[in-house]
Amino acid sequence: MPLETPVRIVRELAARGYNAEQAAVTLIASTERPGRTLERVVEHVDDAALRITADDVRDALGDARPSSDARDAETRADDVSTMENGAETIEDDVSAVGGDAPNRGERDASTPRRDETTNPGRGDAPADVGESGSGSQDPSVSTGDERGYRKTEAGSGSGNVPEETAGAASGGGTSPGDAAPAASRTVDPSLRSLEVAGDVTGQSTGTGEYGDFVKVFRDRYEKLSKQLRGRVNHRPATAIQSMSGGTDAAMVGLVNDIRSTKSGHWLVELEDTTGTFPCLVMKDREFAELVDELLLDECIAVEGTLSDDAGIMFVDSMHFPDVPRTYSPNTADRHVQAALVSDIHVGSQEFEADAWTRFADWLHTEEAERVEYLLIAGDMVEGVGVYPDQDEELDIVDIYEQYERFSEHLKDVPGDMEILMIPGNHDAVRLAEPQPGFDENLRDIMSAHDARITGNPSLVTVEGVKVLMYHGVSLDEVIAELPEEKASYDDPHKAMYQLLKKRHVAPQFGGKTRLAPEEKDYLVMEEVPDVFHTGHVHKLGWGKYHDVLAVNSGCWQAQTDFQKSVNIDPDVGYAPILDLDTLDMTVRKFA
Ligand code: D5M
Ligand code: FE
Ligand code: ZN
Repeated sequence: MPLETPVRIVRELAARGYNAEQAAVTLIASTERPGRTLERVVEHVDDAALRITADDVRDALGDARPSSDARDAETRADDVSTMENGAETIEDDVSAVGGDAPNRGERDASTPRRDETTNPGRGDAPADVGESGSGSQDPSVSTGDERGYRKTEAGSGSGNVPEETAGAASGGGTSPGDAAPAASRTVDPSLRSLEVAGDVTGQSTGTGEYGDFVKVFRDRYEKLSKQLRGRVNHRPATAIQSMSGGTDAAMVGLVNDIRSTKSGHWLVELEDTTGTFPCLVMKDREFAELVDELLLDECIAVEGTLSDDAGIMFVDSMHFPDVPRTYSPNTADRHVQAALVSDIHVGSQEFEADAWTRFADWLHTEEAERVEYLLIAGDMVEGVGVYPDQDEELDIVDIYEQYERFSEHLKDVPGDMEILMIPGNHDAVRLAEPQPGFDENLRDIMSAHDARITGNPSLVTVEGVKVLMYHGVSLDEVIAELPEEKASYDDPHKAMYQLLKKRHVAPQFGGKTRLAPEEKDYLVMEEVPDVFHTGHVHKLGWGKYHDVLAVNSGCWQAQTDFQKSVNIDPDVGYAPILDLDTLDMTVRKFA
């Protein structure tokens, strides 16, 4: 069923150089032939006009149309073709969700309610990493089943209109569907707060020299050993080296080497700021499987007994910086929501523009009224030269044009939303992590909505809720190195649990994830986040680890040739919607 959305009207007007009052858009949308009305209005208004008002529309219509004819919006199907793309109804697509994500549960798509939230967990208690509460509830995925949009807000900031006249944050109007008073985004920006910490933007001092590596490792050790010191009675490596055989000892160190011995035990060499010490994990100890989880350069603590010759420690227990089991997450003081998305990949032939438009349209509906934040975890655009042969699948070959197009898509979301974005590996910033936020040039291009632009990673506190945003390149590594049940593409949130346990977003230096040494280790999770949001692997998955919500938010790019060749089946067009007051989450599908 075709349906003109206000967004499309706003876009059409913007393309002709006009901004519009919300009530004007509503009026146009409520006429029998919105496309024709729009043309008539444009012909009618003064050439010098920048902003179309409701009066302009009434004048153009000669006020002949009684307001009640908004009733027939449902049956309008005629001149849609004059509107860009002709709008489509969003399909009930629950079966598709159930199909490719059998564990995620389903719910009746015909009755999605915005307060119908779900506890995260995808039905799997993350037993492997020790779990408190959560996890076992039925998570649900709802569809973006939004027939008959009610919301008629002027999309704001569209096109080339002056900032100050950009669409209002709220306002009345009539619903095209039923002539009832339109739902409006009655947001109050003064209630909002959004602070950023841990952002490398503007702070990068690294030159890649040896000294930088020493500094960054020292800082990592400092920060992570602090989490472990209280739990073991540790000694520096040099002190342990001079202890006598048979004594108990404990050490906190970065994993320098992991080797298996001839008899199948594990030799883990730990390094602290004074030196290294070899620690032996016997294969028959119950914690031996923890060695499977270890990544080089992560920080752990061990307790054990020194061998008779004091040359090695027999490990009795192993500890990770971890999230305390008693961790109690922060929540917002009011009912407000954030949409968590990532990996939009504008500029790729596989970018799913229609899905994005449906999402943006939905954000204008009453149901989405409380979605006041949009947090984007990287890969805004497809980029250029990111992977071999990538150019064969580019829709836009110029990187700046890609950002310009992305900016256009960003304008589709309500102008009153608070947007924050970090870069990913496809974005035009340095590849090595921590990645600084976009430069001035790109910021200018993406100036719509005055989005907050920060580095990858960033700890973003949204109305009290600490959201750690990280693009997620290290997830590939965690998934490659750890056993399937601890981290896999099908359960990307489990790989995230591992990062939470290590309290570091990308532990391993010299592996696949490119890291830049800085004075500080920006990749350490000094504070426990309440929500950990990543993307990159293009798979949807979420769950709670010690009450921290881990969300990997899927993507807006259909399967690429490369992904086909390696059997990556991306989860496209999902928008996890997080209640900041309860940390419950609902996932909506728009593809
Ligand atoms: O990567 C999306 C996912 O696909 C991520 O898990 C990496 C993987 N990927 C995609 N293309 C390639 C190539 N060419 N080589 C290796 N891995 C790849 P994203 O970076 O977000 O496109
Ligand atoms: Fe991506
Ligand atoms: Zn990526």
